[in-house]
Amino acid sequence: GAAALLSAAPERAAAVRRVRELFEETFGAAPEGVFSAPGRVNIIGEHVDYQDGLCLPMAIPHRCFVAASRTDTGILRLRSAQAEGTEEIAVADLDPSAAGGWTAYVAGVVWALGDVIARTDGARGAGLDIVVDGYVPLGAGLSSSASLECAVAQAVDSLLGLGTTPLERVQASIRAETEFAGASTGGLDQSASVLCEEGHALLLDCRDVSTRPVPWDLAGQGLALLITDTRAEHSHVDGEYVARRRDSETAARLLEVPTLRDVDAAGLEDHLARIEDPVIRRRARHVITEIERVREFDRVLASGSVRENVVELGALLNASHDSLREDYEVTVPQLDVAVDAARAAGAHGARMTGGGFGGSTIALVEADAAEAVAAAIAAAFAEHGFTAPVFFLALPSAGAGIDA
Ligand code: GAF
Repeated sequence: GAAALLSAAPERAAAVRRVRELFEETFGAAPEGVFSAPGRVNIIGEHVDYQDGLCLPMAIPHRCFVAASRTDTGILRLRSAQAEGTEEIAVADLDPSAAGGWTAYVAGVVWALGDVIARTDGARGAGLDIVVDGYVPLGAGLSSSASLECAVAQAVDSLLGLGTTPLERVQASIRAETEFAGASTGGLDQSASVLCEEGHALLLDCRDVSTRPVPWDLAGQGLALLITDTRAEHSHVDGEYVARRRDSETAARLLEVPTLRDVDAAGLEDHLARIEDPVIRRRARHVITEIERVREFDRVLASGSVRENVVELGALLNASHDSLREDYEVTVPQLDVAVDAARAAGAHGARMTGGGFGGSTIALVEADAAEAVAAAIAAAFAEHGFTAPVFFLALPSAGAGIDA
């Protein structure tokens, strides 16, 4: 039946047991600790984090689990439940230019925390045995890499007694991604994975990484957020992402502001008229209007419940997607078909989430209609000959933490 369409995140206690067992099997002793961090969906505020914008992510129930023990070998011994074999890297030899594969995200975090490790008594010269087990679907635009980095940051902090703040763990995870693994992303994903709180979305100001939890109790209001992993292949993703970033920087330069956050949306048309190139003008319009949509979404949420404002909030989600499709041009047919099918099936609003060029969509739906909307999306995908999508319900979950 339709209920079978919605897949569930694994139970957290069972996942902790599984990663502990794999650790014992690999290293012959129980781990000192188990740590985890979630993937995320961004509710609104897309492709604005690298322009000092505002985002509204929430953590999803799918997490990456890390079982780990400290050693005195100075060596990282790394194993993943999602890969073959055990890899060894000397902490002293960590070097961004040698990075590759999933281990780069782990090694990158240890590398980024190098200064803190060096000045922490008893942490210098330590090694770590680490087993990772991720449940955030890979390549689905749900931040599987951030979940890995942030779980490792939590593990390293705890086991080596570094005493870092959550914000320092966010920064170390961002540096692992951008400087060590070499993906020039904007920080939204790591901020969400560390700082989100259960039952809440997180209003994130990327200018100073200040945050405010925003109540987001859809289930209590008979509503749900349906995630569709479109399974669309990411082709040339990195190049396109970097190109959009560059376009937005060009726009800021032409408007003579440090970032597009500094443009007042009130005089938008006058500002845009100063940009001659129609492509750069559209890119600027997306970023500036998207930041304004986050402000508006937050204002609406502050004025009453999601239920009371569901039409207006849905309209903002729709406007966000349309801007990403028309002005920022980061959607692909699978994202547009999933969004169109969700809207046609009665969703209050729907949009792509994450970086685009494949990945996932979200739809704000009546809880008792989630399965029917999923069925409608699945039918539209079959009609277009697309790979069958995967569906989840996005319950607002907790950020990174210590499990055991
Ligand atoms: C990806 C990036 F990693 C984020 O930094 C952000 O730019 C997002 O795309 C778009 O909002 O997830």
